[in-house]
Amino acid sequence: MKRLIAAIAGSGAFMAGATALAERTPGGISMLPANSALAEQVHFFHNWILMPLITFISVFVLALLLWIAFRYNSKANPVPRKFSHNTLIEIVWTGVPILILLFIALPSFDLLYKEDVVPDGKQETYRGDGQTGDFVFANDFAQGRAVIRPRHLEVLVDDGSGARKLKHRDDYRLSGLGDPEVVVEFETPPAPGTSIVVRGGRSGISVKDCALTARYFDTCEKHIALAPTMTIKAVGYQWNWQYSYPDFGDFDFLSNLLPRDQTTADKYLLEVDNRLVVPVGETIRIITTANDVIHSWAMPAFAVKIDAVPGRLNETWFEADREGVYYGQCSEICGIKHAYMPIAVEVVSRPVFEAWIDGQRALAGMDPMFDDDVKLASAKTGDNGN
Ligand SMILES: [Cu+2]
Repeated sequence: MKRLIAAIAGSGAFMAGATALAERTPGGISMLPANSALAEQVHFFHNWILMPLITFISVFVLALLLWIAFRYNSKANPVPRKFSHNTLIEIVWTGVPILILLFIALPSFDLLYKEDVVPDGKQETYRGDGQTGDFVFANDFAQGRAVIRPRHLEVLVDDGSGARKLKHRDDYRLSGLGDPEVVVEFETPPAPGTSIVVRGGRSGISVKDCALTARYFDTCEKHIALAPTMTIKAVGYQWNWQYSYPDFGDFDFLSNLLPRDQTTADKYLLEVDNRLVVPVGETIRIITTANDVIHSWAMPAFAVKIDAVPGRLNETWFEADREGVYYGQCSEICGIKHAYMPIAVEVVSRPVFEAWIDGQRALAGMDPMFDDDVKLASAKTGDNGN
């Protein structure tokens, strides 16, 4: 029974059924922890906008029903009045729902837009020499995406004691916003050896540690999501996923459900033989299609769900905050083995990712791309490979 309740609760949660195992709790009813800033925003929208509204509306309607049932039944109210219209209440019950829908629509359009539009942010690193105080950032974005406001730029400095985010006006000034070149101006030139990192673009995603209200009302700090460092293609088949890495030699592999006897009870129906592997903290573009019927590539920890439609190429993106293994499932009823084509994403550090890429390239008969057997050996065996 307990399991049944958990299952029902789980399937009601956002993007049913998928999990990072370590973060699942037996009997838990909430959503799994987010592993991207965008997923955080999605959770916030659900937990603090939708749920309170739904709860209020349900309780209010229930109260009205009870009131009518008790106050106006034939015993309590033997002689009913015969009017049939009340203009004021009709205006209210048309107008209020419209306002509620508008209130929901605005933040959800914002989220849909961010999910749909792959970020195009750009990062430049400069070195301070103690004399230059002006740093030129090329504003060469596609039309309509140029940097025109201070919030489209983030400036960080690192003088060796860790990166620190600077404040516009207090720490630096900007000139040329909207022009082909934007200049970041420091009053005192940064000391020699200081690294100055400028991130620019319109793909602002609120940072995770922002206060809840601030995050919603858009007053909190954002971080500018950078353009994808790679594209991964996911093709749905009846019933498995095929992944390919066009940026790394276009090798591909199939990802199949691990049979019950090859995995543990809690991972059965989630674990696969070949996981998708991605580096942490990088923007990954996912393009997806299907070979036979419609499938859907869904990964709740990243708030990603995108239909894989035969003859059509859909696109979305994510940026994972933490390393680990995250699970999702095909989320479009696609036939008899729909429940048997899970999705597992392994988020790893850059060096491990590069070693994995070279390993996959070797399997496909290609030369290594990241040059060193050192990295490969150390990632695989733990020794330094000499
Ligand atoms: Cu499917």
